[in-house]
Amino acid sequence: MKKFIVLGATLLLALSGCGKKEGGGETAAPGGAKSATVGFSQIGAESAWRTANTQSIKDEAQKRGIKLIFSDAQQKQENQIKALRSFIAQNVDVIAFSPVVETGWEPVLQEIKQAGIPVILTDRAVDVSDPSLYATFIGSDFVEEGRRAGKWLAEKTGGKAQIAELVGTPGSAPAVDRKKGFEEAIAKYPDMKIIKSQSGDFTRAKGKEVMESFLKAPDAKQITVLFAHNDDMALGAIQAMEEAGLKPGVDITIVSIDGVKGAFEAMAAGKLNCTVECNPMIGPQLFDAVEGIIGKKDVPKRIVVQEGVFDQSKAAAELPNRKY
Ligand code: GZL
Repeated sequence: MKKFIVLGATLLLALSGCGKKEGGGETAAPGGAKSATVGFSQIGAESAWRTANTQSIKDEAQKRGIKLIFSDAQQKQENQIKALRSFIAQNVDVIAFSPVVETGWEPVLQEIKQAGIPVILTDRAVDVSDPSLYATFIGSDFVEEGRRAGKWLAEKTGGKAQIAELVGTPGSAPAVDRKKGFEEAIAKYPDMKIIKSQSGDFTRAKGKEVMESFLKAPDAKQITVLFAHNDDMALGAIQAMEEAGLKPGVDITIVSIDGVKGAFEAMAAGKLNCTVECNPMIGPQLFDAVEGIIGKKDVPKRIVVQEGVFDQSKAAAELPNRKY
């Protein structure tokens, strides 16, 4: 008899899980968040920031006993789209993802909406015509991060800087918006100019490679500042500067963004001058939003992550407190 009941129950659960969820996912996980399954598509493992972001998400799911199906896209949009479609096929209760670039998401987000599964954006935003395609976006204000880097640099250099720029992944929200905020901040200073700009794709290896090419160019000696869109590219560039016989942080002032441990260690060693914090530890906020959606509570459309600015004067004292 027992076997029959279990089979019956399993069958019922399976049947109730199939097909469209009524009301756009509002009946997701009728047993509450603990019975929920969340599909998460992560960009990749391109930087220390990303590694910390992944750990925060996995740790929080485990802490709350929520089933997480996690997919790593190796920084390829087509892999993310495949993962999102597989989450639909698995009929998960909530889909969350960090979009590698801003555009190209409308079709798959329409498919997810058709399936009645709510979507949470984390870390990076998407550029879509219909904001109802996602429930909320949890992430930093990248324009403000760029502004903070520009403002700090203007104060540090007295408004005089010939800047080499290492740009993040082309078309990604952080690369687009950090550049926008930085250029807005330095626009007030006619003697602050970006004289070189190229993508290092947020990786240490590419950051080193591009900095090597900057230093080999005939006008290399004009560079007085490096602005890197993330610490990993800055740390690669520091290696390139040292291999070229330069003193990073002294011969070339360096400002970057993220606030990873490696940046604090470089600041304490006098090789990096400033990092603007970009907090990756958004696991708690993500699963608060998951529980809110499943519990049919109102979740704000935009949840901004709070963060600060750290230069060499604070590095040694702050290093022991760094969680990522
Ligand atoms: C920012 C995040 C960026 C980091 C990089 O929220 O998307 O991607 O700044 C990471 O380190 O690769």
